[in-house]
Amino acid sequence: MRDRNSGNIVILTGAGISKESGIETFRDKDGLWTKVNVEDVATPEGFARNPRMVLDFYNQRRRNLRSHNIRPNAAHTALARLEREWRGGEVLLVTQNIDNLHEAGGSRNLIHMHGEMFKARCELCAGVHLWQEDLALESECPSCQSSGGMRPHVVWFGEMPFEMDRISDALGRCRLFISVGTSGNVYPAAGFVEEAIFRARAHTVELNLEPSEGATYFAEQHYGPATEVVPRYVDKLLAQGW
Ligand code: BJW
Repeated sequence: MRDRNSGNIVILTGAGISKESGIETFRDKDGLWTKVNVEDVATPEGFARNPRMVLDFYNQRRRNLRSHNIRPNAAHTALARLEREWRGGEVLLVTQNIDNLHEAGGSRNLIHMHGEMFKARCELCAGVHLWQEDLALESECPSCQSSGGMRPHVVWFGEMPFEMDRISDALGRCRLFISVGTSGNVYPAAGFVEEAIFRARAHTVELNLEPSEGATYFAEQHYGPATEVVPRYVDKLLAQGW
């Protein structure tokens, strides 16, 4: 019999956890991909064709995120509480989101596998910099002082997500894998649940508004808004284990 109060936890989050903070998801009926063509704004080829349009797409989203109305919600803070209070092992939070709401909510052991809205990268020297303002074609790299190479520090289709070795190692050692607010459409993140099952024999839990593409892989599911299901699940986990 496995001890249900101990073991490492890996949590994967997606756009659904930030929806109730006022940030759009991608594939819901009012999501970003219904308004813009994903090939144009989220691929290196789209950026090469029309960099100004892509920079503008991210500038608008960065400005929105800077607005004072966008704050972490009860789901973000519940996951931060889990990290602080879980005594059974390590809690690693892997987010596909580029917003900063997990860190604002108090999470510390966090990987932004698809990058960060408030960072920019120079394609000429590879320097990564904190970036709050709009990016322009003329923006100068603070490291190499060149213009023309700055881009959002995000992962587009066809690019390698960040920190895959660290994520893979954690998946191979976890007892519990929790997926929150992701549709399960985008790989490699969509394959993490299978890795956790087949490599670590982990217990798997889906917390989402509705069943995701990979819902049948999860041993346990709770459906509803993240601000309701995540705090409830974290309370139960801390009180009784998984
Ligand atoms: C709520 C809620 C509420 C709503 N409460 N829930 C063929 C087969 C397999 C793979 C491929 C393939 N062809 C190409 C690929 C690879 C490709 C891929 O997966 N394509 C698929 C579309 C098929 N992947 C890649 O290219 C990735 N790189 C890669 O694979 O490198 C090679 C590699 C090989 C081996 C190992 C490792 C690597 C890169 C993917 C980059 C994704 N980039 C984006 C945009 C950049 C960031 C940004 O601009 O913000 O990342 S796309 C977009 O989708 C964004 C997201 O992070 C990502 C995932 O979306 P997410 O978070 O799941 O959001 P939604 O909108 O889809 O879902 C929201 C969910 O929330 C829904 O379920 C709602 O129900 C729910 N929800 N309200 C709770 N209130």
